[in-house]
Amino acid sequence: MSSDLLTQITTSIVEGEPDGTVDLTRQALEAGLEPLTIINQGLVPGMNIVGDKFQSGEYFLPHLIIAASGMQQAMELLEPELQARQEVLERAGTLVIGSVAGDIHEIGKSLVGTMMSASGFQVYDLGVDVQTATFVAKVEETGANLLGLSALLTTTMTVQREVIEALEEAGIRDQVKVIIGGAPVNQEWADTIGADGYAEDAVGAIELAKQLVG
Ligand code: B1M
Repeated sequence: MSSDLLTQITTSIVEGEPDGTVDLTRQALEAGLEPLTIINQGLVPGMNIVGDKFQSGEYFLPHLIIAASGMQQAMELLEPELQARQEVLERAGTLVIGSVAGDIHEIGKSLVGTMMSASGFQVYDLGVDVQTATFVAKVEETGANLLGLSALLTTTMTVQREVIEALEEAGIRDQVKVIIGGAPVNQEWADTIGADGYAEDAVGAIELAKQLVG
């Protein structure tokens, strides 16, 4: 029954039925499924299939947009539930996060921000297509000890390096730990650009942040 619902959520994303996605997500919550299970085993597999179909030429940009709309509407239901389930700990640190300049992918970055907030971090989410200078200015203004840079494109992952260089030029690199993430990014890239860590997903980002500043 529960796994049927998760499969149906995946199918609704792939078939571009945002209303169905929201309805099924609500049903899954009512059936007692954990929000993270719904995200990781229902919604994300659907987004991955849509991405693969886009890459193979079977789907086009409107398919990506409709799928993202379904996931975002479902996330509006899930985010309060995620917040409610996390035990809020003593303020663990302050995180500035955003998708780097040129990158408008929002969903994964927002999920990381929400989960970090629910885990006790003060979070400043700057949104998408965030200019490098804006990241530097926000870190200076807030005194954040963590900076999260999301990049979903091979063409924008290089901007993560630019932000780290800009922190060095501003003389504040030592004050802030830089975490990077996003589909094309890995630990090797983090090492190459001098980031303090890489996380594969939102749960990994929380663990990493706690290791770095906990
Ligand atoms: Co785009 N897109 N897209 N897209 N899109 C990808 C990323 C792509 C892999 C699809 C494909 O070809 N298979 C491909 C990138 C190829 C590459 O460069 N390697 C691609 C492309 C090519 C493009 C365009 C160039 C298409 C075009 O215009 N021709 C264009 C670029 C726009 C731009 O940014 N300038 C584009 C546009 C879009 C939409 C706007 C239509 C839409 C985004 C809508 C929105 O966000 N509001 C979109 C979507 C939806 C996708 C896919 C299908 C799904 C992304 C998603 O939301 N996943 C994606 C294919 C895929 O990922 N399989 C694709 C769900 C989300 C929960 O996962 O974002 O990976 P994700 O986040 C994860 C982890 O990566 C990690 O944790 C998150 C939670 O687990 N993570 C972090 C992310 N950030 C982190 C930060 C951290 C730590 C972990 O610390 C700070």
